[in-house]
Amino acid sequence: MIGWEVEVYTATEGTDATVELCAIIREGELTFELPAINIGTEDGSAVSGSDYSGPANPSSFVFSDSAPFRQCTTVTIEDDQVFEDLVEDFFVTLTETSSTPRVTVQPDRARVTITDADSKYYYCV
Ligand SMILES: [Ca+2]
Ligand SMILES: [Ca+2]
Repeated sequence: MIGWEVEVYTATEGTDATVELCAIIREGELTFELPAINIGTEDGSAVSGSDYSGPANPSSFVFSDSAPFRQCTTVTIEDDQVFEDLVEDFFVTLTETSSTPRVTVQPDRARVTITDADSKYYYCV
């Protein structure tokens, strides 16, 4: 079984802000190379392009008996300079590319929350 190490990640807006998400082999041992697992993003209240930049980098993981059992990717959080009252969120997904899956991917969806860093009064000067 392969999945995200944790299911909720937190990030704060800021210059060069990123969030690192890691997937691990949760149980068992791999004795073969798996097809690539694609990493995707899905908007929640946060929108790709304005609140974060998808896709993740790297955009896939390849697990094998010789590759690290824990692999990480990063998503960039946009410093949007916009006051947002709520904590925003989006999701990062793992999808096995093979048509005949050889491994269970669970959890395959991690939630990233973004804490706003802009003041309500920023534009009132
Ligand atoms: Ca934002
Ligand atoms: Ca903001």
